[in-house]
Amino acid sequence: MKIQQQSVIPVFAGDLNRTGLDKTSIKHAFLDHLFFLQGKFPSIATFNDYYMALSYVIRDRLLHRWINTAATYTRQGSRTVAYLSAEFLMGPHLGNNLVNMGITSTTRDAMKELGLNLEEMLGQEEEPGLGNGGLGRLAACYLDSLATLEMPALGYGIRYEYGIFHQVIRNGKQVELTDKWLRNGNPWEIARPEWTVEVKFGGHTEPYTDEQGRKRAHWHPDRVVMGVPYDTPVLGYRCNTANTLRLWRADAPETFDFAAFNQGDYYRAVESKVVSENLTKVLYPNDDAVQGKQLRLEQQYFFVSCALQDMIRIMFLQRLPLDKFHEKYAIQLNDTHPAIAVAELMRLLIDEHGLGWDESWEITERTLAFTNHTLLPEALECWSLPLFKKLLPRHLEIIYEINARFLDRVRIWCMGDPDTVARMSIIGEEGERTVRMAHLACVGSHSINGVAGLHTELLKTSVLKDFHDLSPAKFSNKTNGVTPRRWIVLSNPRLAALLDDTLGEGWAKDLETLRQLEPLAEDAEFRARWRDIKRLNKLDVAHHLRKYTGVAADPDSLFDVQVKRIHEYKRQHLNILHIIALYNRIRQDPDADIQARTFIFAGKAAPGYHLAKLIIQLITGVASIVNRDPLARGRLKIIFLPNFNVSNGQRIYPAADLSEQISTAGKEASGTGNMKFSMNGALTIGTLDGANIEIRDAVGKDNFFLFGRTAEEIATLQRQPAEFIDSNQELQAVLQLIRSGLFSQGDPALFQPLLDSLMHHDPFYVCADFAAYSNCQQQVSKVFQDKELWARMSILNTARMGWFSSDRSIQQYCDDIWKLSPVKVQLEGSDGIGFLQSLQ
Ligand code: F58
Repeated sequence: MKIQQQSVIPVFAGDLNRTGLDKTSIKHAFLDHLFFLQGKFPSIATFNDYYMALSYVIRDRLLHRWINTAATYTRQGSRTVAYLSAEFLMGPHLGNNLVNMGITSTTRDAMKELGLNLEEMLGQEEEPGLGNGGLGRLAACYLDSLATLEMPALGYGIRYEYGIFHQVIRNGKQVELTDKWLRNGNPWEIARPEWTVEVKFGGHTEPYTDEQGRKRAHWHPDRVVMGVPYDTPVLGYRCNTANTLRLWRADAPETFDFAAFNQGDYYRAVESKVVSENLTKVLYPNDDAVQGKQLRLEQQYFFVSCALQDMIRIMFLQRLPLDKFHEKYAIQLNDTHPAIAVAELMRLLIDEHGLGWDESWEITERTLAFTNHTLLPEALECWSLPLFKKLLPRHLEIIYEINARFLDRVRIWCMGDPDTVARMSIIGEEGERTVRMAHLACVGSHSINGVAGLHTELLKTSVLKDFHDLSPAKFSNKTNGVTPRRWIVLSNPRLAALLDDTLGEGWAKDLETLRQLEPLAEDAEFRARWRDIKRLNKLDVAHHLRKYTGVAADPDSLFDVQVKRIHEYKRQHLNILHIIALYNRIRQDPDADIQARTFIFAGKAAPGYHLAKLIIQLITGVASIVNRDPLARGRLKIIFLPNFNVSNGQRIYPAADLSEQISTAGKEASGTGNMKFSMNGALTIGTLDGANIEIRDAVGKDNFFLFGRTAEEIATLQRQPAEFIDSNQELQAVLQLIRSGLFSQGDPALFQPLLDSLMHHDPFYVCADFAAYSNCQQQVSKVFQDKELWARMSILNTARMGWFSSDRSIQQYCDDIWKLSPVKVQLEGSDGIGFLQSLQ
């Protein structure tokens, strides 16, 4: 596509009222969009039409900032970080953009004058669920912080047509429905077909010697797929920076299978189009064990190649020479999913742009940095070598060469010890030969980081020990953070208003300011206001729970919440075993003194993870018995809210009293939900795992309910589950109740696999930690009865969570890894139009 370079067309028609931020302009623009863009007027418009019209109104108001940001970076050739991630779990855009622009209440008033309710309109947005959980959501928080800190950044990922499945519960079981998030259109993205790139797959390579006598290779692919970019603006909080999230959709080449088409085989030709488009059709819904599926490797290579080609295009546009690639860009690999970037950047530099090996290697290593998010061995990506070779023959050659050179170094370092060499090789030789993506990422990066203190230490001493011993200076820790804009300002407006009132505006950009709340923990009046807010938030969520599950929750009961992906290591079953124990206490002694609690669960299980799905069934099975038992009425309620996603998170975190962070120590890399809860004043019951450790250090050990064995104790524990069961009558009774069929409509076989796992292997030490958990919960109940004490602890949690803002994490990445500084975006003249005109 031809782009007009020099133009006499003005940048802008000059009607700046079109993007005014006052109530009248917003109202006017809203009706304008409804009429001209959607062809609707109020008496025939649907609710979605209203949502779309308002979104376009807000997008219009972003565009100045967005275009000026891009123009500023282009003019200055700014150093930029490219965050490569197979997942971006952005959550709904409309509310967040209103917050960041500072026009929520004006917009609410404007809509009200038109007889519309802003909150209802926000609820209309189909959230883009382009991620599984923590990793994808972290990427979204980091984009928000990058824009807020005015850092030049690009997010690169995949525009899945279907995001994470929609979860419904039928007969107590999880059922997966497709997530058709694009069905009503997506007002936040702009397609950029003019920047389409080609991505090659398969075929074979052919060696040749170039004019300078250098050995080179031609890649003859047997398939080409087009990558079409879709851009979404990412606006910073109360600043002019609007960075870009660029997601790629796979498309068939224009001349799709012409041979077939010319022979009149129209269906075969169309079929090839379908195959190409399949590439970005659906997000893999696994958050644990990786699936070695060819399509997944295709997705990874596809978006990485698109991103790197796009970055090179931008350099050429800015007239920068390619040997400065590492000066122009820092690339962060969000786990190993984009690790093929090591080989692809080498291929682009050498094969496509004629650079030499050594120079290309230096550029690659200086550009790339790698974040690891897990220690679970089943989550480490290893691709079958034959599959890899079939799909990416040229990359395999490059990887062999990288590996040969790397292992030469290793051999000298370890004095030729064959075990060390075999352990460190990028190619795994035990059993089926594989390409180990974590090794590739480590070898090709100048920086390797974990996502919490304990996690980084364990990386250095276990999974990546050899790499740490070889290059200790490459390793650092970057504890995760979350954005207070979405996770306080947007999700907890009552708390945000109190903070504005107490601290003045500005805390959301400088979260350490929250520390000024500390003395107010001793102020009875402030504590009363604090409690009122929590109660209103609980009422809101109770209303939502009632509407979507039919179960009523008493806002005066303790809201005890565990929301996250369902996984054995996260131990939702430890929680439900304890609930059964409480229930059994009531049944054994109807007068037992038990703190009234509402247990709230939410989370998706990977569709093929049978035990996780069984845990959901156990939760709903226990709920259906306990919630109907008159003896438990007013004391225990259990609610499983289906389809946990960003929107539901926004409702739930602010309403929690107690946050369950009870993973087996050493298994949860960091956790980020733990931070969202605590910032919103929930107290944590948790193990010494992931970022819990740092949260406890920050809020103070008196304000955190700690239980369970440490990672070290777990690693050396020799005892069998039977020993813990035999010595604990309450646990025995609980297991017996499950075995009886009480929670499975009389079917004693249903939960047998779960019982077998717990009683015979207990791989996640549920039985080993049960007694400690149960005792700790008793302590929680006791403290909750002292309303003043609980409020004090809650205030101190919020006050001391400033460090967990993703702004702090991102500042550390910028300083230590990316060497990135802020670039101010000016909206000169009439909102930046003058500046843009000057570029013409
Ligand atoms: C999560 N990983 C960690 N992976 O489990 C969590 O502790 C951490 O806080 C978070 O990353 C952010 O660092 C995670 O979410 C995935 O979802 C992958 C998706 C693709 C397949 C492998 C797991």
